[in-house]
Order: sequence, then structure tokens, then C-alpha cells
Amino acid sequence: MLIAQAEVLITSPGRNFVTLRIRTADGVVGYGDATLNGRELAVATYLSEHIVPLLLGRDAHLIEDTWQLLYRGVYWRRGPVTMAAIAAVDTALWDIKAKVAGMPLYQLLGGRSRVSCRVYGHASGRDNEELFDSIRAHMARGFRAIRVQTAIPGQDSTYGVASSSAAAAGSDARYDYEPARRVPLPIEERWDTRAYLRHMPGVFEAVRNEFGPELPLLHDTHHRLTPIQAAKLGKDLEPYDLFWLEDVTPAENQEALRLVRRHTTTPLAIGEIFNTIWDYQTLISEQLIDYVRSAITHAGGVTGLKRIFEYAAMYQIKSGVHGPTDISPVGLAAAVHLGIALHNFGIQEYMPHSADTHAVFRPTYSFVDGGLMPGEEPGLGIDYDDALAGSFPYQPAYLPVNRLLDGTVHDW
Ligand code: CS2
Ligand code: MG
Repeated sequence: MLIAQAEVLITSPGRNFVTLRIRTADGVVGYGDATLNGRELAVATYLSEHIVPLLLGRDAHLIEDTWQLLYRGVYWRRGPVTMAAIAAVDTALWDIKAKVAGMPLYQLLGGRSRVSCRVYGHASGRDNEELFDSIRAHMARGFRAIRVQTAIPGQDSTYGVASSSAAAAGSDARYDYEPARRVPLPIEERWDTRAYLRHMPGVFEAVRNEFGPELPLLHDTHHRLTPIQAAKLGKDLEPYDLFWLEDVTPAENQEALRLVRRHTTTPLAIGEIFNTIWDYQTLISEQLIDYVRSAITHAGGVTGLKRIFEYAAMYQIKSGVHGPTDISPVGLAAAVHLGIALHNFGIQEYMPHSADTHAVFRPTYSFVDGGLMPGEEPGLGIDYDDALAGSFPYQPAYLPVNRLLDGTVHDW
């Protein structure tokens, strides 16, 4: 099972995706997602210049050894670029191993632990009326758990809020707040923490009054609060029984979550920008969080993420895998295979990709009754269309930056 070829594929069907394709000497092909939103070419170059030469001629079956070689063997370890590159290699090798075994990947990961992976969708609105319409539109499309984001009065644009009703409902202009924008320089947004903290409890009260107590509701703070502000928000939202409150602080300082935890019983989710198990060491061992948010694409692949979840399971912490549109269908497929097998699965984020993206990657997972089901064919269930991908050339794009009202750069 020697590796004969490894290609870095870049396409932009509405947004940029970086994919690694590994081919063995006897023609088995595996795919891995290496997309790092807004910094795509850094990972592509890391792969093509530094990793592909190491792969050629290696045994494709050596998944753990390859992971360790690319992690320990380069001296410079961790970081989003390195870990996304390792993730792509690792995922492609799992895809190959499952194809050779003649099984869908989840069978190699231990087999089914559940019927499907429950997901949550993104609803948003510039006011409550638009937000309610967006929640209804998501429920009509089959979502049974909803993330709620809303504009903050007095702010021109807010993270997570679509710029039109159609986008908020999840049309094909869907989720326009999410992709890195195709602009020569990052767009600048403004942020007022006090206005945000005042506004959010009333929004959740209105949503609960309209939709009742059952619907699981989530909210993303996108790293913007200090620990004491986060503690206040968690406390203020307790009456509305959130499924989780996400990324309340930047959490590079894991100990910050001790303070938040002491003040609130609102469940906490964190980690979409983390990339190794070490980023979670204090958070997990001190039970400061309830859900682990890393993605296969950013945290070292199936091998890296499985290791984090098994550690989390010892502390009754569950998975809540990051699944915005910047995780390609390859990364999402891998998450669904892992999620169906994992004992401590919690929920999966799901922002459906555009029709063009589906046409390029041809994923075989399906969205049924509020959950994602993996495909049943051997491997991950991805079949990349080179000709179509080639018709969507890479376009430079930047995520926005965020400034406080006085101009200070803040976390986006
Ligand atoms: C977001 C992310 O899905 C989420 O919870 O926080 O979509 C994040 O904005 C993007 O991954 C940035 O690339
Ligand atoms: Mg998030």
C-alpha cells in the first residue's frame, strides 16, 4: 500500500477549499480537508512544499506513525497551519484504509453508537421578527436544534447575522456572514460589549415565549468577553435554558473559564480555534466546559480529534464539532463518521454547503430528520470532480476584523 502520489487541490465554488488527495500505487484514493478560512494558501504550501515529499513511498496503512512523524518529527509542532496539514494527511489515510477494508469509515472507528448525528442549524435576524422567521425556516428544513444570533441595536453588522431575510432563512445566498469575504482588505466591524450584554437576554426571552421550552437553543459569543462579562451573560441567560453558550472568552488562558464556571450553570462549549489536546488540558481535567468544539480539519484529523474526545469522555464532556461552511464536505463527512461511532457524541454543527460545493465534492452523507447520516460505501464517501473544481479558481478572501467603538482592535 505504498503512497504513489499526493496532490493539493484548491477550488472556490463560492468559497475557497483546500483538499489533499493521496493515491496509492495500486490506485486507491483518499481525501483530506486542509481548509483554513482566509489563510488557505499557507496550508496548501505547507503541504506541497514540506509534507508531500515525505509521503511518497510510505506505507499508506501507517496512520499513527505518520501522524507522529508529522507532529513530533518536524520539531516545530502545533499551530493551525501545521495541524490542518496533518489533519488532511490523516483523514486521507483513514479514507484509504476504510476503502481497502471495504467498509464505511465509521465501521473502522468502532461501528455505530447511534442512529444519526443530531445537528444544529444557524438562525439569525436583524430584529426579532426576522429571527423568528429564520428559526421557522430552519425548522421547516428539518433542523431540531437552533443557534440564535441577532443584530445588536446601534451596530452596523454583527457576527453571525445574515444581511438579508433570504440568507437568514438559508437560501442559496445562504449564510453570507460566514465565508471569508472576497475583498482586497478585511472588512472592519464595530463591537460594543455593553450593548450586547444588555440586548441578548431579552432576545432569548422572546424566542422562548414564541417557540416554547423544548427547542434546544445555542448561542455563539465568538471570543468577545472577559471572564466576568461571560459569567454575567451565562447567569442572565440561565432562565432560557440554553443547550450551550459558545466561545465566551478567547480561552488561550484556559484558567479564565474557572471564573465563568463558578458563576453559571449555563453549559459552555469551546475550542473551534484550538488544534491540539493540550489546548484543552485544564478545561477538560477541571471540567470547566461541557462540549468540545474542535473540527477534524483543524485539530489533527480523525486521529487527533478522537484522542481529544476520548480524554473528554472521562469527564462526561461531549462532542460539539465545528461545522461551518469553511469545513469542506470532506471534513464534514469525516466528522459524521466519527460522530456516529463516538460514545460521547453531543451535537454536530451543520451549515449546508452550496449546490456548487456539493457538485464538486459529491458527498454521500444525508440530512434526515434533524440528523446527519454517513454514506454506506467504503471510505468517507467523497468523489471529487476535478473538471468542475477547476472551473472555480481560488480567490483571495479575508475574514473581518473587529474594533471596539474607540477603534481598539478586539477579538472577531
Ligand atoms: C463560527 C465559525 O461556526 C461557528 O461557530 O464561530 O463559523 C467561525 O466564524 C468560522 O469558522 C471562521 O472561519
Ligand atoms: Mg463558533
